[in-house]
Amino acid sequence: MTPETEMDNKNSSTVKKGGAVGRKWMFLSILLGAIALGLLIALIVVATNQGEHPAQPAPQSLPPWVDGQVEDQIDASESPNPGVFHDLTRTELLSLQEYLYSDNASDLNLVRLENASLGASYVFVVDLLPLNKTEVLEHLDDNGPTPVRRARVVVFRGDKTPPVVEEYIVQPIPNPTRHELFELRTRRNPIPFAYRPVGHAEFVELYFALFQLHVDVGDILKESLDAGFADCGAKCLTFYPHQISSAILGADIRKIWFEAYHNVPYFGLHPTGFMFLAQVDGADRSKFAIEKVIYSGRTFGSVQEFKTAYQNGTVTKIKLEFPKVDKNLFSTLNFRGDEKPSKRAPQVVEPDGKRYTLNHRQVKYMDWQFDFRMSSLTGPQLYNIMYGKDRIAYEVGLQEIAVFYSGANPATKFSDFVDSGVLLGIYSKSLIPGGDCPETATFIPATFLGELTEERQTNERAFCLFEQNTGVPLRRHLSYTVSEGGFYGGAMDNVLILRTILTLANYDYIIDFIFHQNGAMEVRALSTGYIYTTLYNQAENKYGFRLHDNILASLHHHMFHFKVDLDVLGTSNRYETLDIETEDVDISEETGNPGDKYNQIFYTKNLKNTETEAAYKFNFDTPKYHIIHNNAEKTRFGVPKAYRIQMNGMSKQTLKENSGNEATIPWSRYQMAVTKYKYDEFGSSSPYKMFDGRSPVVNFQQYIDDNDNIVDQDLVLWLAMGVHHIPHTEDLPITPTPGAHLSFALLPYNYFKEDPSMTSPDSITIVHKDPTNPQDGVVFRRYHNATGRPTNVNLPSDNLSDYEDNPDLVLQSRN
Ligand SMILES: *[C@@H]1O[C@H](CO)[C@@H](O)[C@H](O)[C@H]1NC(C)=O
Ligand SMILES: *[C@@H]1O[C@H](CO)[C@@H](O)[C@H](O)[C@H]1NC(C)=O
Ligand SMILES: *[C@@H]1O[C@H](CO)[C@@H](O)[C@H](O)[C@H]1NC(C)=O
Ligand SMILES: *[C@@H]1O[C@H](CO)[C@@H](O)[C@H](O)[C@H]1NC(C)=O
Ligand SMILES: *[C@@H]1O[C@H](CO)[C@@H](O)[C@H](O)[C@H]1NC(C)=O
Ligand SMILES: *[C@@H]1O[C@H](CO)[C@@H](O)[C@H](O)[C@H]1NC(C)=O
Ligand SMILES: [Cu+2]
Repeated sequence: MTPETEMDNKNSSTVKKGGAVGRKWMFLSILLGAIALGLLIALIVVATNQGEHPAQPAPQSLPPWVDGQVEDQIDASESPNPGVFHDLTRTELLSLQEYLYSDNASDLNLVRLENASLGASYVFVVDLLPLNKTEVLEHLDDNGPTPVRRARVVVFRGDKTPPVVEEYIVQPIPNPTRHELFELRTRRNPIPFAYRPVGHAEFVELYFALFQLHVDVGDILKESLDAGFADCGAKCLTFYPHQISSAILGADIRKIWFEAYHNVPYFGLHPTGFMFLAQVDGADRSKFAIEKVIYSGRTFGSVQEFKTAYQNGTVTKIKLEFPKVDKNLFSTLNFRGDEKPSKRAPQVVEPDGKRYTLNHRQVKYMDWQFDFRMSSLTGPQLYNIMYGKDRIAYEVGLQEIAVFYSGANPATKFSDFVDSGVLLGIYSKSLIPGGDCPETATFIPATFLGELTEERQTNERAFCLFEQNTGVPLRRHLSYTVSEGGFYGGAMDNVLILRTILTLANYDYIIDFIFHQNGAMEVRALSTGYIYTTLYNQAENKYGFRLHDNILASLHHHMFHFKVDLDVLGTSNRYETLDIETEDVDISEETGNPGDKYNQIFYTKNLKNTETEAAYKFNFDTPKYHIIHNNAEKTRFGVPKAYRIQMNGMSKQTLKENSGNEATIPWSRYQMAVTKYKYDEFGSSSPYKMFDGRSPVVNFQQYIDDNDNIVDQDLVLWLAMGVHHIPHTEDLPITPTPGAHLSFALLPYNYFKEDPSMTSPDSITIVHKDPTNPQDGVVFRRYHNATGRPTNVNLPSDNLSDYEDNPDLVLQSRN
């Protein structure tokens, strides 16, 4: 959806309210459209909906591929009796609100969300609070009582002096009776107001505060940029916000650079070079101010100074034309070329229906089982990942997505987006069958409550779940010749994938959790979407290429952080590396020449004793395996049954430690860190990271620096992945994913006595009917019980005549 269409929606819905109001909202929508980040969506809800809006699709509008046959095994609804890992349901959120606005919570002084304003106390966002793991495991494994679920409520206290952010625990869910400050050793609370995530109420007030800009320089912008913010018709400007960290400002104050773009699809590729720095500190908008203006590459100390310089002719005037919006505009996603008759692409077919089940938020697939949820703050989270009877991981989830830019101008230079600062999960919207997920996928909703979603909001297609034939063998061997035995055995790598895509402003991040039939699990992150660009200017050449008439795209570093609370055969685990070293061995006996040496590799075991020893920075010179195991659980040969972590998305954080914003993402220093499980180290990031660099509310480095012993402890792995991106013309109009698949895998390692996929129904074996008479032909066996043959599929099922006529096609038939 483009900012423009959203604006149209909004205008049509607000016109009724009268001209002045309509105009006000239009300006605001432009501002917010730019602020993008989904705030606009929230605003539309404010403008059009009062109170609750029902879940969108009724049962009859369920996707057709969820047919009656599988309905009983695919239930994507919220559970009426949510288990310990289940997100807060719509009903629970309603009772939570009733409590929060009741007299029993009067000390919070909350106004309802529709009346949220900078100077008020209001609920910014609600999330499920992580439960006590000990109690959850007792509940799951030993019939212990069901732990009480609790809500984490982030409240903006604009009503306090000084204003602050407070986080509360509200419990018990579903019928709360009490609330208390969420106080943890590892997290500051209350939190400085300047560190709070950007919100919708803030931008409403910004509109009023900044309207003077339109009054002062509206005519100049019209003349120079052929556009404006207000009364602009089809030629409007929109703004991209660049939050400036306190680490850069050297003080806990709140400033945002706003960069103006022509508001066409997609605005991010139409910068104008006009920017201003707004001081938006505190809860009193009358103190907001514009401190700097950049125009034509020059910086001015005030709007007035810019205006005078423009008028007295001492500044080089830019003359931009508003882009012509038509089918050929380079920044649109309109289909290019001629539509011509074409065959359809291959598709996923489930010839016998689904092979997985979904029971609310619990999935079963082959030997796998797991629960999952969508945290409004940190996005997709998986829990209690079981393979057969064994728990492999207690928790695997996204922690943070960050992208750090560089540039000559201050807006780009200081653009270090740490995206949970705009919240992650709430932007899991509208997965498209056939585009984002196979048509066969099951779509699963997620519900949120907060200021940005305004009331309770359900994203109907937050997740998709599907099984897919990867087209790659999971394993195979062909012993073609009779003398080698004459047999074939193999299986396709058919996998179950739980996917979500988070659209964070211009970028779209695809997050996949992949379950293989050999006991391996993978997590994959991909980035696509629009690149961020700035007006071409020679000073920027060092930071990127000129990609189109007016634009240059700056280089940047995408980074992802994941938590993996692995529990290998219990919670008493060790982290060991198998270090690959080289040795010179004496081979004089073999060669007969005294002193002859032969160089080869061998491994040594290296037990990691403490958290600092376990903080891993990749080194090409010291190849190693990373193994997690329970020292009491060994194979009959005395080898620890382990899981191995394979990292395929590592990237080097090259910034100086603790300089500028690097301080807020210390997790990016390590490709993997292993820490002792502690409740109060439940997450590596916080929603305050866009601003808190000077004094991070959560400092992941401390999780390591307390240097706990990690031998025979409950261990948590923290995995960072990333990719540097120097944009190029093929990133226009949007960045493609090939070559940027970042992933890590959890692989069984001496855990099973053999590859568990040997029992997979997807196996194929071929042997001679009679090994002593190979010319008699072959037996081709599959291990599912389904009959019937899909058309146009190149496989023999009940008809083996090809192989009967020509067994040499698979196995040698003559000695
Ligand atoms: C408020 O507290 C009173 C007394 O504890 C209780 O009876 C009432 O149900 C509570 N109201 C809400 C909305 O929780
Ligand atoms: C919002 O504020 C207006 C004006 O003060 C008031 O009339 C209205 O009842 C408030 N809405 C809610 C839901 O509290
Ligand atoms: C978790 O629960 C266990 C058992 O009830 C208790 O001993 C422990 O203190 C709890 N931990 C936290 C962080 O509350
Ligand atoms: C033009 O305006 C600028 C900025 O206000 C000022 O510094 C400069 O002296 C002015 N020059 C002339 C010639 O008026
Ligand atoms: C295959 O076997 C399963 C389990 O016995 C059964 O439920 C299913 O109906 C069978 N399918 C066919 C196509 O025979
Ligand atoms: C098997 O395939 C052969 C050749 O394609 C065909 O002539 C024959 O009728 C088929 N038999 C059956 C049972 O489908
Ligand atoms: Cu990029």
